[in-house]
Formats: sequence, structure tokens, C-alpha cells
Amino acid sequence: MISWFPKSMKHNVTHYCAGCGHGIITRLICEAIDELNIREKTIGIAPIGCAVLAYNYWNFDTTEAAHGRVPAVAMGIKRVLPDRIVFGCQGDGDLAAIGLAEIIHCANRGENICIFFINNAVYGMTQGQMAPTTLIGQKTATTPDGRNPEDDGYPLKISEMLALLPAVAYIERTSVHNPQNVIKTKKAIKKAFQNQIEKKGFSLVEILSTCPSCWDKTPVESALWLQNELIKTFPLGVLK
Ligand SMILES: Cc1ncc(C[n+]2csc(CCOP(=O)(O)OP(=O)(O)O)c2C)c(N)n1
Ligand code: SF4
Repeated sequence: MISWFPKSMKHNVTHYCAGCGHGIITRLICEAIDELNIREKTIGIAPIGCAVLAYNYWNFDTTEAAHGRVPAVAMGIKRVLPDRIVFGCQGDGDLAAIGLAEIIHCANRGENICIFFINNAVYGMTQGQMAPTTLIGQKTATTPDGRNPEDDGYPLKISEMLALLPAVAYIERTSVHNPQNVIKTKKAIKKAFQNQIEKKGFSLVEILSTCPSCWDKTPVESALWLQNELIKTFPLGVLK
């Protein structure tokens, strides 16, 4: 059992937009850390993107990694301080575009860290550019007529790609668009941490998340769009 407000979370006013999935994910990570009683030895790494300020909410040791370098920083910390529990958060622009090489090689080495990969199908922070995960036909600031695979390529399925690597311990795709899936997401986050505690190697949880501001939808419309459209391209479940 946990108290109503996680010990691992700071009492700060959120900077996330109304209906954004980031806030839910931030709290789930804190609840998981509390429940596993690892707050004193956890180190979290914030990315670029809207989660850049995650350390304003995390009440444990944190640092920041520029432009996709979360896995490299996490790896360095974990190798120097192997008794710590080290995790990183990354958006799809951060992880699947500018940091693609980092995540592939980190996973391929089976580094004993956790990555929470927040897929909202756009660059939220920079006002909705196309991301590698943007759906075919999806309108964004840089694809005003919708993503066209002939010009823009196809949505990149990072979890499926990483699940092929032999050194990867665990990959699951979850979502936070409704309570049932929020509960599943927390379970997946806890499992990833547990894997690290048991020294099983690299774990990644891809979490489908809403971005009402850049999707140009209300929070309710965003939850429905995630459920009816985003999940079609990014089906939920354990990939490895
Ligand atoms: C072409 C390009 N390269 C690099 C950047 C720097 N940059 C700032 S925020 C960001 C990523 C934000 O998107 P995401 O990682 O999806 O996080 P979100 O804000 O959606 O949570 C990047 C790559 C940029 N804006 N444009
Ligand atoms: S821009 Fe999108 S991802 Fe960023 S805080 Fe707002 S809703 Fe969330």
C-alpha cells in the first residue's frame, strides 16, 4: 500500500498541459519506486522534450541528458554505481530520432537499466513536428497534409526492433489513456525496475501517451484517438 501522495514525488504545480499523459507517467514511476522501496538508491535521467522538467516532480536523485543521450548517461552511471537503480525517460523525438543510435547500442549491450519511452507520436515540446512515430496520414506542424510514407517514411516501431536484440531482457508496450491501462502501465514499470534489481539486463516500457495540445484535440478526444488510432499501429502487449 502507498499513501495518497508518493514519497518519491515532489509537491510542485505541473507544467504539463491538461490531458497530457506525461503527468500520469511521472506519478506511476514515483509510485513504483515507493512500492519497491528503492527511492534512496534510484537515479532518474530526464530527457529533452516536455519531460525535460521531470526532476521538478521526482523526489530522488536525478540528472539531465541532452538530445537523445539518456541511455549513454544511464549506462555511465550504472557502470560506475552498479548498486543504484538507474532509469531514463525519453519521448519519441528524443529516443527514436535524435537518440536512435544511443538506444539501439545500449539495448544491444544489454545494459542493466530501465528506459520509459513515451510515445505521443509528435515532438510535443517544440509544438508538434512530425516524429518517427507519427502515423501515416497524421497532420503535424511539418506534415500539414498528413504524413505521406513516400516522402516521410513509415512509423518506426522501436519496441519491435529492439525486441529482436538478444541482450534485451524485457520490452512491453502499454498506454495511459484509461484507468485499466494506467494500472497495466504501473505493473510494467515495476517489472522493469524489478528486472534491474535482479540484474536481468535492459528493460524498456513504451508507453502510448496523449498530447492534446499538438494533436489539436480535447483531452477526451485525445484519449479516444489514442484508443482508436494510435493503438492500431502500435499494439499493446509484451514484445519480449
Ligand atoms: C530537427 C530537430 N532536432 C532537434 C530538436 C531538439 N528537440 C527539442 S525537443 C525535442 C524532442 C521533443 O519531442 P519528444 O521527444 O517526442 O518529447 P515530447 O515533448 O513529445 O514529450 C527535440 C528533438 C528539434 N526541435 N528539431
Ligand atoms: S505539448 Fe503535449 S506532450 Fe507536451 S505537455 Fe503539452 S500535451 Fe504534454
